[in-house]
Formats: sequence, C-alpha cells, structure tokens
Amino acid sequence: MSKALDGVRILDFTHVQSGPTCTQLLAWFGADVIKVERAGAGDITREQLRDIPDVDSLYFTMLNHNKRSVTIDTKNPEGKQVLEALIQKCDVLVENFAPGALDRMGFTWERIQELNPRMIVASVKGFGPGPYEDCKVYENVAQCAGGAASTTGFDDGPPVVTGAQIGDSGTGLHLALGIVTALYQRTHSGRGQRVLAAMQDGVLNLCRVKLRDQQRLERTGVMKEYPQYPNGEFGEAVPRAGNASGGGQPGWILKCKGWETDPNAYIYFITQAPVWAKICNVIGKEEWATDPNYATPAARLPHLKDIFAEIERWTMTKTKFEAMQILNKYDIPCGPILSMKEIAEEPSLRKTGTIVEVDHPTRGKYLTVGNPIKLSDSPTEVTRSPLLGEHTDEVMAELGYSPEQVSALRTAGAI
Ligand code: CAO
Repeated sequence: MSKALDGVRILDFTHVQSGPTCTQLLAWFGADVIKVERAGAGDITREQLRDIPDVDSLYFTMLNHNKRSVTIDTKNPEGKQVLEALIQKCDVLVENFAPGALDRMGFTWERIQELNPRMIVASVKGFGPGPYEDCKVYENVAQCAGGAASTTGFDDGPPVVTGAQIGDSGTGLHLALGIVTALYQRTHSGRGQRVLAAMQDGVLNLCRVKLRDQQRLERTGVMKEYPQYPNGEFGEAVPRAGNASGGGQPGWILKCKGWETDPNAYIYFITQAPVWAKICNVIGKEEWATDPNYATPAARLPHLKDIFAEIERWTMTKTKFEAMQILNKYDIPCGPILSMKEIAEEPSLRKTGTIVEVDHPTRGKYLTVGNPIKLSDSPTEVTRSPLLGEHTDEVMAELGYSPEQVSALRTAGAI
C-alpha cells in the first residue's frame, strides 16, 4: 500500500530528541529520511544512556526508526559538496543544531535557495527571535521557559518538570506539522520556505490554558476550581494546581487499594456535573445529590477537598482497575494511573501498533512507541533504526557517485 509521504525526501540533519522525533514521524508517513551524521561519532544519543556496551542506545533506536544513515564530514570541503548534492535532491532539510551552526557550516538560507529553490528548511531552536535566541536549549529548559514548570506541581513545593517530553517531542510534533503544511503550500507556490518551531513557543502552546487562567486571575483575583480556593491565597501569577483538572469538571488523583506499597495504585477521578447523582450513589452519599451544599457545581467548589476525601474512602476499597470497571458502568470519567511496566505489557496497545517490538541486529528485540497517529490509507510499519553510516554507499550511488569516487571521498575523510 502506498504511503502518504511517498516520494518526499528528507535531509535529516537532526540529533538528540526534538528533531529526530519530527523526522521519525515523517518517515512513518512514508518519507525517505536520510540522516546525516558526523563520521565516526554520529548522533550523540547513540552512546548516551547505553544499557548494552557498544550497542546503539535505546535513546537513539527509539527516535530514529525507518531512517537511513549516511556519515558526512560537513566541515570537509569535499564533504560539503556531497551535502550540496543532497540538498539538490531533497525536498526538506530538517535541523536542530545550536543557533547559527548551519550558517557556520556555509549553508545559509540564501545558499540553500541557490542550490534548490524548492527546498523547505525546517528548524527547531530553543527560542524564537529575542533576548535568548542564541541560547542552547534542552527539554527541561524549554519546560521552564515555556510556562509548564511554574504551573506544575503543588502549591507548597517548587516548580516541577513533567515526564512528558513536551519541549523536545512536543516541538518535534509542531515542526512536523509545519513541514507538511509547507510541502502543501509548495504544491501551488512552487517555492520552498523556512519553518521554525521554537521550543519555548511549543511548550507555551501546550500551556495555552494557563495563559487563559493568568488573565482570569488578573480580572477576578480568584479561580474557584484551583485547590488554593477557598482557603489559600492567590498571588499575581497562575499558581501550581496540583492534580486539579480545571474547567468545569473538578478532578483529583485518589488512592486505591494497595497504595501503601504500590506507588501507582491511584485513579484520576472526575466529578463531572451530569453524573453527580451517580457518583453520590456509588460512594454511598446519596444525600449529597439533593443537599443544597453539594447539589450544584457552584455549591461544590468550596467543598472539593472534603468531597474528594470522601470519594477516596471509597476508591481505597477497590483496586484502580476495579474502580475503573464500576465507574465506567455509570459513565463517570476516570482513569487508572498506569505505570510504564503496565503500559509496556498492555495487549491492546500492542494490537494497535502503539507499542511495537522491533528487532535490531546488534541489540536484539526491544519495545518502542509506534506511530501514535493512525492514517487509514497510509499504515505505519516500524522498522529498526540504522547503524551509523549503514546507507552511505547506497545513498552515494543514488547521488550518482561511482564506487571509485566513494572510495576516494572516504580516504579524504569527507564521508
Ligand atoms: N560534520 C561535521 N560537523 C558537524 C556535523 C557533521 N556531520 N554535524 C554537526 N556538526 C557540527 C556543527 O556544525 C556544530 O559545529 P559549530 O559549533 O562549530 O558550528 C557542532 O557540530 C555541534 O552542534 P551543536 O552546537 O548543535 O551541538 P551541541 O551538542 O553543542 O548542542 C544542543 C546540542 C541540543 C544544545 C543544540 O544543538 C541546540 O540548542 N539545538 C537547538 C535546540 C534543540 O533542538 N534542543 C533539543 C535537544 S533534545 O533535548
């Protein structure tokens, strides 16, 4: 079956996490992704957090599926020529080097345009234009600068970063959308363009509701769905909301049976207004359904802490899965806190290809997260990440280099 991005060639100049997430998605949609790596070393993540000596790390293998790898020294004059040939042949160049690195290599936007006016040049940077534009940035820096950390955690503790890689993988996703949008525009404009996804912007986009709350706070001085209400103080900025779900549907994480020994024996429980009477029935507080202090969402807001304490008395008598089963019968929104172990072993995620087992020549079998976006006409088949330089000869031949030329370039250290 054909793939959505069949025929699209990507010159993948990405490393670490943000850029590789983006190009991996494009590869899963069918693009031919040619990853250019530094000869001898490659993407630094190949050797980071290794669990098997001398074998590409899971960090690398899980971010670089379905790609080809070529090694080119882009600071070597002959290596530069190979890169120029690739620029002429590809549709998109994706990079996430530190600011200015591509220019220092000699590949300014103007130079790339000269080589290939249809080329789309897509970049992840830490910050957009402004005071921090020259800074190098990693995941947690972006979470802090994008507003996530100041709004995550509990009121009486420090800012907290989240396990979800919203700075790296989140920005990679944003960039992928920018690239396919630019490819679409090129179908009628005939021109390439630059696509920039700054990590601070990507995180802030995902924290949109917190900027909403900042303005609500400034107008009213209080936000009733926050745990700071009714007893705590609100300051000038959006506070950390703990596990509150916000919106009109208050929620919290509650202990379940076994919580004393299992750090994940918890459930997320939402007191959705339309099912309030059912919640009261399930937890044995039928009187709350008609009590004016509890019957309406507005009346409940000052009592949320007590309400969740009461619900927790019930959830603590059930495992998280038993509680899920009972609550779902009544359409009460809730979700178990799943550990990574439970997720890895979940048969339904294996069935949909969201968790995939991949075989690798030096590592053997390992689990990875497959394509989370399912297209009915463009199925994803996850194939292993390439070994360093595995496809150099193949790609050089496609670029028109003879075996003798390839061998000479190798001797010169260009590839
Ligand atoms: N051949 C020769 N040189 C190469 C090369 C190749 N194939 N590929 C890269 N290089 C060179 C670059 O030209 C650059 O050289 P100069 O500094 O002399 O210009 C150098 O390698 C290193 O690039 P870098 O500065 O991007 O790498 P770093 O490890 O110092 O920084 C990072 C890493 C991630 C902080 C930085 O790349 C960055 O800020 N990127 C943008 C934001 C981003 O994506 N962050 C997320 C990272 S995932 O957590």
